[in-house]
Amino acid sequence: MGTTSLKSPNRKDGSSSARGLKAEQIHSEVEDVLASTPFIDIHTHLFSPAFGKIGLWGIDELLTYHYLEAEFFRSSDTTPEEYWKLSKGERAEAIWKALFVENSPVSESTRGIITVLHALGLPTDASGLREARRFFTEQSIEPHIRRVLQMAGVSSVVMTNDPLDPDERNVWMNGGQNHVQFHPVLRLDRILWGWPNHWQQLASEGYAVDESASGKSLAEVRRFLADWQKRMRPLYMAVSLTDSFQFPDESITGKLLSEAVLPSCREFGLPMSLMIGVRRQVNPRLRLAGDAVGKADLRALENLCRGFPDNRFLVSVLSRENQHELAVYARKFNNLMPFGCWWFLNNPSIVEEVTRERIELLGTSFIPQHSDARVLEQVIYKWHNTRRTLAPILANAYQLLHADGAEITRQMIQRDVTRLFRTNFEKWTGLRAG
Ligand code: FIX
Ligand code: ZN
Repeated sequence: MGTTSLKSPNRKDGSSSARGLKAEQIHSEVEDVLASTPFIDIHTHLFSPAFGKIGLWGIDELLTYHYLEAEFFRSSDTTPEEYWKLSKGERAEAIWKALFVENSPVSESTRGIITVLHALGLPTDASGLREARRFFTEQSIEPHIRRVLQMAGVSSVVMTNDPLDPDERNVWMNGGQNHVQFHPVLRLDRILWGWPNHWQQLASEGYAVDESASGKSLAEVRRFLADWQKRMRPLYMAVSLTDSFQFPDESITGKLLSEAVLPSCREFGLPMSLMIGVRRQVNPRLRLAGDAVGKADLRALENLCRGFPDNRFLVSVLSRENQHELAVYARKFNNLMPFGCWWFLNNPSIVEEVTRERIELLGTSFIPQHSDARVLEQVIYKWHNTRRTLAPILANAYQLLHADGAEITRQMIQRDVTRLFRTNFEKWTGLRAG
């Protein structure tokens, strides 16, 4: 059988054929494709304007982000109890003083604020927040959203929507939302692991469920999911699971997942997103900032992917120590789509390690990043950083390919970046994002 020579018309000196790039052109082409391709942000805690005040934006929300609150308590004598007594504005001012005036904002999250202020043309060395606050009060939300997403290079964001959250439920029961740049997701934490505290809410809404999820409960949970699928039109269903998650097991979580939620995902053709590895409230005094991370037993994921071959699993794991096995599992199960460098992993040093091993093991069949943004303007820095971190990693992959004999073209790079940041997700969810 004739051998297919990998040697492109590239000549030894690195020059190239008419279409192929020279080795030294690759990095700038990758940067340009990353900069000019609008991404889909597949997991955020952002909300469209229909949700009113649930949607966070502006400098006081940016500074009181729980990532920054955690860092604040390391650089201030203020105790959490004293901090929580302050107003939102006072908290923001305390964080600005401690992390940006008295110390250098060199952490990923503090530098992110500098990135946002600079991008919006605001001073990054102010002693206080007056000018920034004035800027944001002058913005009206719709054009501000369009401008911020455009600056972030994001065409649309995927929300996290909890049908049992009273404020959110109110919006959905009164017409919901249809903003073209915000896509809903049915988040099921209060059902899947919060059942003991929330089954009665379902019962009060007319679903015949009981504390042990027995009798008609599973059928009624499916009716609940069908009602919300119709009301919300989610792109996927989702749950965050702790590092101790096991499957199968005798828990209510396992029963609801296997006998109600996964069958509903199949019924409606929706992926199930599993975000595994959080250790909740290791320090409750810090409230939302009090969660940490633990290495999970991914046998649970293996059992789910093997046991439910007709379900598609969109998975992010929180522990750095779980990343390599997640990528190996993705090689074994094509109904498993790894995504993102989640939360404590979203730092250049770890993003580089995780993304390189995913490319080496999975090619372009994964989703490199999501922002997890809770405050609108965070997408500016989170995607600025993602593009900056990924450019050398992708360029390196093409430079290796080029050195080993393949022709590299801009068309290839565009196809691959589009797959990584759009098509993999669109194909998995049936989304035709703008
Ligand atoms: O479960 C989740 O969606 C987590 O991302 C959040 O609970 C977490 O607080 C967060 O925002 C991390 O970035
Ligand atoms: Zn999240």
